[in-house]
Amino acid sequence: MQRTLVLLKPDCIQRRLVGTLIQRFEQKGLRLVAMKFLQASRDLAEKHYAVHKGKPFYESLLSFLTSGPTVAIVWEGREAVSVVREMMGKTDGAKSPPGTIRGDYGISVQNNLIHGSDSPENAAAEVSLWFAPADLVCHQPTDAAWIG
Ligand code: D4T
Repeated sequence: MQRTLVLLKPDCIQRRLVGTLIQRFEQKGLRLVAMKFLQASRDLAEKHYAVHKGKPFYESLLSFLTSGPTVAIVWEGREAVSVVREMMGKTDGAKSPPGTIRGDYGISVQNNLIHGSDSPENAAAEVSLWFAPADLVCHQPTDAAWIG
């Protein structure tokens, strides 16, 4: 089983799409491992987006991520990293196909509702950045044998 980090970004909370997006992942068959509601500090946002430091959109991206609350979630499931990335769609909502989260609910590049880890290695690092080990709840849903 693979784990991945999802962030429902500040625009998602402001637009009251939290329940809608969580429902999509639940219905897909991913299982919840951890979830919290917080306003990211500048330090946390810098660490999360360290790979983009120096890019023209970096400062604006940090301002956006720290501008309001975020829901951070760890999902678990078969090929969870790529499953979540496919469900998110492309970075730019305007270029994301219908049926994807950004395609259905977004038209912006920066305010694109959601983050999902882009590799298993980055997922492990991001889960450790946003959560303490004790926050992760291991459990076996009763429908696990049916979900796969
Ligand atoms: P994240 O990392 O948030 O899941 O988004 P993506 O994986 O889809 O896209 P990314 O890492 O390339 O970009 C991170 C973040 O920066 C914003 N962004 C990106 C932006 O504001 N302007 C830009 O030109 C780009 C490329 C959107 C997502």
